[in-house]
Amino acid sequence: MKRIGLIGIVSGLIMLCTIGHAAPQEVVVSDADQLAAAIVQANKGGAKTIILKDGTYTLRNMLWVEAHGVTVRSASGNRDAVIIEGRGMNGNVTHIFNVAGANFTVRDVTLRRVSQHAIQIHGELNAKSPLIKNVRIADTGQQMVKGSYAAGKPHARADNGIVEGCLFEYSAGIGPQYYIGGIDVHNARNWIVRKNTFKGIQSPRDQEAEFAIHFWSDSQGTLVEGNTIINCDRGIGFGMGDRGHGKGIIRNNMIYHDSSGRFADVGIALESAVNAQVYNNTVFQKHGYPNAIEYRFARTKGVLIANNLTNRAICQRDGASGTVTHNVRNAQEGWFINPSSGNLHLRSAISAVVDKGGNIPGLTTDFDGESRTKGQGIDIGADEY
Ligand SMILES: [Ca+2]
Ligand SMILES: [Ca+2]
Repeated sequence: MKRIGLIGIVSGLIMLCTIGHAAPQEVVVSDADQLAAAIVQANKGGAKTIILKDGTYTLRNMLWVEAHGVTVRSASGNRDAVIIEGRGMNGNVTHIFNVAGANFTVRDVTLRRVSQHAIQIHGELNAKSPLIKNVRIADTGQQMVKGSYAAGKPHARADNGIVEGCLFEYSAGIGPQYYIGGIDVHNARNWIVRKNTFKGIQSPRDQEAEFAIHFWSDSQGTLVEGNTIINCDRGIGFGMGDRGHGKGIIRNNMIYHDSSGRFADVGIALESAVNAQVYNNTVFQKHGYPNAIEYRFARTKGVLIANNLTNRAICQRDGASGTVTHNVRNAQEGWFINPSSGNLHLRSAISAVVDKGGNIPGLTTDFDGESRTKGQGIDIGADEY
């Protein structure tokens, strides 16, 4: 017979005391009804961390999250093994997560097949600081992640979001209609969108889709870096028309579009975007749209567009102003390792590119997180060779 020993008995008693006095912090679920019930309990003050076993969770209704600090994640950490889904892009489930609480986290799962948004963060209800990490989002009827606002409540904002290491895609390679996008956020401050991949966010008819990444309606301070965008009608946008954007940085992103796509449009656009910085991005487009980067409208002032590597124009429109320097606009497809998969790393040391960039305060790493200033200086584009 195995002896337990005094330490084992004492620690067992301590554990019993702990269980007796603390509310459960975590709950493990294994089907859609359990998941929906766990969200209801979290909203009532129950366990706020909900852990999903591997499987497919087909919802009857969207999940309304109003408690603060709710976390939903897979037990396995494998986002492809835990799928939370609606009933299709024309189905009756509008969202996976409709979030009114602050500090919501979702990670390590797949979200798909809803008629509107996989995740909506309600800024107008002060839902701040969401974290969306290592999530695959697919096949949504409208924008995949939405940050909403109310025009009459400008101080209620979905600030401080982080979206990192996620995959946004249409499984058919094209969306269901033009009113789609990847991340679409209004009137929010200081989001970070980092190291995500976006594929096939393109419109089938009428007009172009919204951007893969779009911050507008007076959003400020957005950082967009290290993302890969493949075959999306529009890549990254700050502002739209007179619904502008303040400050913010777009850097070290790789944007590729092949020759398909009826509505293929610009790679990076600044519209009414004050003091934005767009540097060290690589944009390679094989479709007919003439501009890789655009800055538009008289409210667009003080912008910096530098060290970008493109094969199309960098175009000033409608009275915008700023500093445009050290960009290379005649990239060739053969310069890159594997463009069709969005891999726009340099294949060899192109002399017009390597060490030809300018120094920019805050630019310390490249797309890969490797140190900049290898060799004699900063390279142009997202990759330091
Ligand atoms: Ca260099
Ligand atoms: Ca590199």
